[in-house]
Amino acid sequence: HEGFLFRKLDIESQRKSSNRSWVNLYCVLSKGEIGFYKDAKNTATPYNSEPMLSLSSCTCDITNGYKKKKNVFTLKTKDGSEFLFHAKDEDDLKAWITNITTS
Ligand code: I3P
Repeated sequence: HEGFLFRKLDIESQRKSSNRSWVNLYCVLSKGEIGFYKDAKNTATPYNSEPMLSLSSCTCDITNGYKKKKNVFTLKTKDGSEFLFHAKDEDDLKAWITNITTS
């Protein structure tokens, strides 16, 4: 599964992140990991040189308290970081959640 999602780093290693803007990233789910890229054509170069995020070390939360936008889910990493992801609509949100929770 892959596609664009807006991403905001809310908590970084248990602290409120200082870089709080939403970034539109091309997200690729593959083999239990998610990778982030600036565009769909260049998935050789990760956004910000970020390593792939292993989903087995994350929990996915869809009942989060973020109320400013609809269709947002959260990925919490083992080291205490939290990413918010904003999907385009409910179908897009559901597709991501299904793929993340079954991967
Ligand atoms: C952030 C940006 C985000 C906003 C965040 C701001 O500013 O406006 O959209 O999050 O608010 O800090 P900047 O682009 O200058 O980094 P929301 O969309 O969730 O409001 P926050 O600090 O309250 O998270």
